[in-house]
Amino acid sequence: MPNLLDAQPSPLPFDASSTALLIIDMQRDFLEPGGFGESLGNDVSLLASAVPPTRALLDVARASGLLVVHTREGHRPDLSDAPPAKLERGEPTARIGQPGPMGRILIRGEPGHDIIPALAPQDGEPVIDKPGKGAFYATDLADVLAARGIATLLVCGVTTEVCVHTTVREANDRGYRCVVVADACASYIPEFHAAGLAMIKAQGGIFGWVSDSDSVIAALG
Ligand code: TIU
Repeated sequence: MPNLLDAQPSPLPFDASSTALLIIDMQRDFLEPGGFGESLGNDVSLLASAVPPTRALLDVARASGLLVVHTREGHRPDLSDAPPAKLERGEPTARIGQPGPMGRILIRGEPGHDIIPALAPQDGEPVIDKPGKGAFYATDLADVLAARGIATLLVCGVTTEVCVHTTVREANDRGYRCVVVADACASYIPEFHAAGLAMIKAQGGIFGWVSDSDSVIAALG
């Protein structure tokens, strides 16, 4: 275990060869006006703080040879993978599948579904399209991670208490050591961001560890 990460509730030894950077849903639909996030009544500018730290993580992960995995939340154009209980929520004119300034809201293949240009995936980096909040539900993420022998996940993205949290809870039950990189996550509801991070590391790290981008960069440097 050549690397040691400064994290809470305790320092975490990790091996870069069995560690992946998992970037959750840094999509135009959540970070830019006119997408799904705004349709839910949110101020999407609150997520911008996560972009520079995530970019810094992406650079160090690529330079260190870590597996980088991107996820995107979204649905098939025919909505066959979207449960009615998810579709029927929100303003009727701004629901999933309705037209918006970035194309149909939260639909695969539409401009709003893309990852923001600043964090665009490179060739060879898996992109996991997921219909739910968790990245393991109805996806092949577990197979992608198993094929590379991944044991530790550095998790960032949006939003902290929704898709990041659901994914970390799923990953924790599957046996991964999960580190949530605090400044590379964000929420539309700042107090939920803070509470979400606190929940991860409470009770001796009940779901995993919390660290920050500078510490990850120092550990990999
Ligand atoms: N609404 C909200 O905070 N989040 C989501 O709907 N999806 C993700 O977190 N990606």
